[in-house]
Amino acid sequence: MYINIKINIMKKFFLTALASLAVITCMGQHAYMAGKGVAVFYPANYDASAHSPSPIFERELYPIGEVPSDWRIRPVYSQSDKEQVVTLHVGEDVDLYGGGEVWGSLRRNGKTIEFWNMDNPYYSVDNGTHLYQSHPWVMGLRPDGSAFGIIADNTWRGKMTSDSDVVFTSVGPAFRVVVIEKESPQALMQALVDLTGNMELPPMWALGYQQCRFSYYPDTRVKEIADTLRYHKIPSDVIWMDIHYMDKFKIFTFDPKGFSNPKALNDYLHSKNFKSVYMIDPGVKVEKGYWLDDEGTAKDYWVRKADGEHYIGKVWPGPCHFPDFTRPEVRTWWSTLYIPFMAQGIDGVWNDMNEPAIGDGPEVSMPKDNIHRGGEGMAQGPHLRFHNVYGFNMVRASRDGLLLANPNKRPFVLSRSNFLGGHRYAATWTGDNYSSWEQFEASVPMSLTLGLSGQPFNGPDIGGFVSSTNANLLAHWTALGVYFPFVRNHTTENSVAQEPWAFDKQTLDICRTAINRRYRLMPYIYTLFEEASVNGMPVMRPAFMLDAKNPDFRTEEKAFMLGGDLYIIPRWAPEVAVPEGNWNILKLEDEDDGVQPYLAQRPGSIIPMANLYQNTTELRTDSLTLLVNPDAEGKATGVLYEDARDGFEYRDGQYVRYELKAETTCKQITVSISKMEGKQDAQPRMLRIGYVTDNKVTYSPWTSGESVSMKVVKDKTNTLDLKKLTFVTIDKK
Ligand code: NBV
Repeated sequence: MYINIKINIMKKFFLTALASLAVITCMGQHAYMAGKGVAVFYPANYDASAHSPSPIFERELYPIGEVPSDWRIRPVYSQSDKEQVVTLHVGEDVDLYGGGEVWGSLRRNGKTIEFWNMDNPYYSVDNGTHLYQSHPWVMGLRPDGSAFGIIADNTWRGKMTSDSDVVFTSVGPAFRVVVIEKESPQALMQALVDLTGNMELPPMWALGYQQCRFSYYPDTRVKEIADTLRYHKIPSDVIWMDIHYMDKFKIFTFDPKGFSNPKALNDYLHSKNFKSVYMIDPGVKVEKGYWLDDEGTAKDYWVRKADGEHYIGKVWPGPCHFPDFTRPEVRTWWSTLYIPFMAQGIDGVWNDMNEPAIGDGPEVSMPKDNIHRGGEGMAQGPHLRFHNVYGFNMVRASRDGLLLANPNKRPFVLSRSNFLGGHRYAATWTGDNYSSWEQFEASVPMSLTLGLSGQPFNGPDIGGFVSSTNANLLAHWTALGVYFPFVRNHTTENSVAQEPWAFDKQTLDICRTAINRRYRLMPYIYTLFEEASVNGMPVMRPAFMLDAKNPDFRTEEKAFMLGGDLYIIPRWAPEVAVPEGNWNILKLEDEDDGVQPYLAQRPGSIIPMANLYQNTTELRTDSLTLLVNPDAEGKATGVLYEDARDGFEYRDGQYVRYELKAETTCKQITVSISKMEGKQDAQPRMLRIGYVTDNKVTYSPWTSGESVSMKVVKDKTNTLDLKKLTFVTIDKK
């Protein structure tokens, strides 16, 4: 017995000694400040050729000073024979968020995620700990409302555990870490875009309602869908073409039977004020005589196997080659492919399967020792390094392609896979979710987290993708989904129809009311996108942005903010965190259908709202309602941004941004312009006030001019009281 214990103690001692020998710890080997509140830390054994140029940062970081001695969060680097480890002690009293596209709660304390992009249908593989995208980013809120963010500048396969210690591990070489310290989450978001670049302002049509399925086939069915949307008066802007429009799933081709004249189809859609978005996957069918495969093979543009041969893996068309998007010449080639393609009257592009997802490859992708050749300062490297940025580099080229094809139009690319910083090139959706109540509820924290990770333009498949939806789920999902940044109804092959009219009149009416609301709020939503393109503030924001010091908001993941002025409370969430003050419910319809979420308007805010119209081409802002919920002093402010809705003239100042103010004197409220910016002329228009008080809206008569007044009697201050609202109990089946 005694001998046994002694042997065990010796064994333990021996193992610990061995472990500490294997772990080389180096603190603060090399560090500098790269901006105000932005510190960059390098490991001692940093090899830039394994990491640079970084896909994350818009510009390479450079030193502007030394890291102050009282800097709070510092990495401790260590390594074992298997991986690099970076530990950053952030403290016990912080709430953590971020990590990009993640499945689970909004608050990320105690969570581990993996950075290895994966086709992960309904987030079912590996408990959803790695999905289609990687964002090596975590942010934290301290009790005093100050915020920090940490970026691991690493594309190699890795993991992140977020807790009182944030721990990054990676199977690649040691990497640098950027730590940002700011006074508020808002300032942190601004710092993140200052480093990673802005999302470019999308065309307004991309903010409209979009109808999709896998797949509408043939072209006559597409026209039918467009016509039915108009027939039912469902405002809508986009119809999507999934893979069946292609000739035997070969990219950049059209099925000669079902889509024999794509130009005519797109002309038809345009004549009804619809835009079209077509799917392009990365896999190029291996086929002699298929011009694209012949060209890529002749030019040696494909990803190679370790033995130097072109790699072949199976996707929809069968065996495929995969463009090596790390190579500048391949990206340029890929861009040019869009010139004739877009000339068919195509408006936007959907890049799918770009993790890359490969049916017969290891972990549904390509071998980790495949070779990507890089170029322009990027060293050749294995797939293990470039896997996570395969989609990122693809959409980078796609976006350039759309610009080449239509230099005067804002490109719209939707990508399933991406990486931190990829918001510069594409919007995203949350992949193949499931038509279930659980995944509907989960879509709120998922989209919020993407927004907090620098990707403001995102949303789930409304109604759910895998399996069949039902009337109740579709109604609730559409009713809430219209307040997400990206609004698309999409489902899989062989599922039941899930267009708004697919069930019954009640469901159709609920969906229409919801979509009407989105379109009426478009002037506000477009203004939010413009703000996001400048200051990185998510369009859809967590409740904690209301008051970063209030602990009640830190875990709120059912109700959320649309911009700074609207708090969206789902009808199935009777216990959400409630902000203090004179918030008022915007009652926009006479009848309550019991499904539309409550929209609570912030005291002191003005929200511009349009009259109803059927698509963003028809949106007329010559009549605007200004929804005003005055604060306790009878005052309110708001912003309205307008431009040509597409094109780039806004960059030369061809826009107008109004700052609006409301003041109450002698029981009369007046809204006027306090500031105007931009070269676009202010248009003459009719205005009316929608005075929001006691959970109702009272409208003034329409007036022409630049200010509008109405008599108001505000005798009591209404506070947001959930008990005054009605909620529904959901049958979650
Ligand atoms: O192209 C077909 C689908 C598409 O509808 C979906 O949105 C993508 O996430 N695609 C995946 C490929 C296969 C899905 C079973």
